[in-house]
This record gives sequence, C-alpha cells and structure tokens, in this order.
Amino acid sequence: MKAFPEPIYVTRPFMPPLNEFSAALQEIWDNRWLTNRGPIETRFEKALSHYLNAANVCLFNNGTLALQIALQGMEISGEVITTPFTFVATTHALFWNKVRPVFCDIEPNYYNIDPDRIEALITPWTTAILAVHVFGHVCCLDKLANIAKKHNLKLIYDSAHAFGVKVNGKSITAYGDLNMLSFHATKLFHTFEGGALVFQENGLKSKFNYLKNFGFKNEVEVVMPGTNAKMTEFQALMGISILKYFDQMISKRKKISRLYRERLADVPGIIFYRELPPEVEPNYAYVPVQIHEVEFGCSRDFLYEELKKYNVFVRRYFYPLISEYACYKHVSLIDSLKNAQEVSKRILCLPIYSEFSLEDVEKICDLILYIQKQATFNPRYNQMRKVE
Ligand code: T4K
Repeated sequence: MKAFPEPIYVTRPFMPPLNEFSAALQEIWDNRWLTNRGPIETRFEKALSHYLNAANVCLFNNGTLALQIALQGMEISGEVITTPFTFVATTHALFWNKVRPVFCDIEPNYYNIDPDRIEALITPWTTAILAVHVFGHVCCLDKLANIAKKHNLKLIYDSAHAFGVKVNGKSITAYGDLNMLSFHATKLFHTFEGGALVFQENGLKSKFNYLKNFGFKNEVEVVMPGTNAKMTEFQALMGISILKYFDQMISKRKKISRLYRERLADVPGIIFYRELPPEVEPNYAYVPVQIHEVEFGCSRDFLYEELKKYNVFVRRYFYPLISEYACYKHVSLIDSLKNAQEVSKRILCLPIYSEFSLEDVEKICDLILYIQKQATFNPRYNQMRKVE
C-alpha cells in the first residue's frame, strides 16, 4: 500500500472561500473596532441565538474559559460529579474554580457519563453534575435531568463536541441548566478559537458579561473580579462566515461517517458506537471506533503507529483518562471507572472533515484492513506484544 502524498489528520478546519472572508474583513478595517463588544460580535451572538433558538447566548474567546466562567458565575462549589472520558479542559475548569471532581464511570454504548452510577457518588458537598456529550453523542438527558432535580443539583453540559446536534427537533443546548460550546479550530464549527455559553436563567447573562470583561460594569465600576475572555471581531466574523455553510458541512460528514460504518462495522474487532436513537439528529463530529486486539489481530496502539507510516495521523481521544494524568492522580476514586478504562485503551478517532473525499475514506479503510492482515507476520507487532 502507498502512503498518502500529504498528511491526513484526524480533522482539518473548514475554511470559508477566501474571497468571501477577505471581502467581509473590510468592515473591520472600516470600523477599526477589533474587540470589546464590537458590532460583529453582537451580530454573531444574535445569529447564534436564532440558529439555536436560544434566548441566552454569551460568546467567549475559547470554550475552556467559557466553562470556567460558567462554573464561577453559577457559584458551583464543593464537589461536582463528572466524566473522566473527555478532553482535560472539562476537569481543569473545575480545578480553576477550586471544585473537587468526582469521577463517574461511563456507559459503554456512547461513552457518556453513566446516570445509573451517579446517585451513589452524591454527598452533602455535591453541587452539580458536569456531563459531556462526548463525540457529540447525546447523554441520557431525561435520567440526568431527573437526578439533578431530585437532588437539587445544577446540570451543566460540556457540549464542546455537540454544536448542531438536535434532539426531538430542538438544539442540544435546550437541555440542562447550561451548555458550553467550543468553537476551536478542530471543531466542525469554529471561530479559529472561541466558545459560547447557552443557558436557561436570564439573570446569568450580565454576570457572564462582567466576568469575561474584567468585571467592568462601566468605566468606573468593577463589580466582580473578572478575567479577560472576550471574543474578537475576527473570531465573530469567522463564525458568521461559516454558519451559512454549516448544514452543507453536516450532510457531507454524514456521507463520510456512513461510509466508514459500511466498510468497517462488520470487521471483527472493530466496534462502532451504537447507532444513535431516532430522536437524535447528529453532527457527525468524530468517527470513534474501538479496536479489540484479540479479535482484530493487532492492538489499537500498533494500528495507530502503523498508520503514521502511511501519513495518516489518527488520534486516541481520550487516552489516557483524565484521572490518570499526573495532575489528577491524587483525586481519590470512588467509582471503579472500569468502562472508561476499557474504552480509553481501545478508542481511535478516524479522520473526518468536510472537505475529506469519499475516495480517501475508502483508502483509509483499505489501509486499516491491510495493516490488520500484515500484523500477524509483522515482527515489530510481535515484539510490542512481548514487551506488553
Ligand atoms: N471540552 C471538551 C470535551 C473538548 O473537547 C474541548 C476541546 C474543550 C472542552 C475545550 O474547548 P476549547 O478551549 O479548546 O475551545 C484538540 C483541541 O485543541 C481542543 O480544542 C479539543 N477539545 C480537543 C478534542 O482536540 P489536540 O491537542 O488534539 O489538538 P491538535 O492541535 O493536536 O489538533 C488535532 C489535529 O487537528 C491536528 O493533528 C491537525 C488538525 N489541525 C489542528 C489545528 C489546531 C488543523 O488542521 N488545523 C489547526 O489549526 O486538542
């Protein structure tokens, strides 16, 4: 098999046509207004509110700071029950608010927090559940809402992966007390860097606006110790420019995602997540598969390394688990995290992005099957097995 002539990454950002974007930049040049609540940010916020059908949207310069500010603004304290199978920023946002993360295991179908294990972890110090719609797979919304209500906990969703996902015709951001969205370059919808909070309680809006702008109420009043987490006009412009292509992007990604499933779902040892329920309209943000070494014929890590030789750079999102990172190893574990550990050892995210051709998807699938065939006879693989 031949290597790809150019590197194939797990994702590439969607770029709007350059002539369109550069023409739109004229407005920023004319305004000479670059940040601090410019007109384009205001326009983007309105456009998003409309797209998400949400009354309360607040923009930020990235998702991590958005989540940190959300926790601070909502006065979350003590302990928060969360998943270890996510990007490390989810837990960092708790840490920066001096809140103790209590890791709860995930369910094996979609890799989200297992609602049936949450109640056993609730203590008098628990103030919230911080769940993640990992890979854009929807959490058990009803179960989580019931637990939160029963125990008077805030229900916060890290929806960094879930922009564009709908449930029963409503945006995913309509569920829970608050949702954080990430618009990082690696997300299917991006603003270079960026993020947003979408929330139900009207009163939080001014608090979030203060917190992201040093706490300024006006020129002479600082009403709380805020930080700087403002979105720039350039970021907002990128958001507006991409929003109009978003539906097209999703339908392209759907084809890519389907093709991977068609080609690989029946291969022994390659496990796809369970098909999403009919009430969910997915965004096809990621193509996560699990590689089961015995049935597949080689390990996830061997496949990951071999693919690199063919110029294919897939990612092991999310390995290691957050609870295994040096900075969180001290967090005592109450739950066993057995599923999370298993999934983390086997997960591999395959390349998907809007401009990725179906021919290249076919080639990646052929390559995976080729590496599988070669593995048994490959001395490097046998060496790796001995070391393990
Ligand atoms: N919560 C969750 C569940 C999240 O997944 C994230 C972010 C957050 C919270 C925090 O949101 P932000 O503060 O980021 O808004 C990437 C992203 O940096 C991170 O945003 C994302 N999650 C995470 C899942 O993935 P890395 O370390 O894998 O990124 P990197 O730079 O290795 O990029 C991956 C691939 O993407 C590259 O191999 C090539 C391609 N790429 C990347 C960039 C930045 C491009 O083609 N162009 C680019 O500009 O973390």
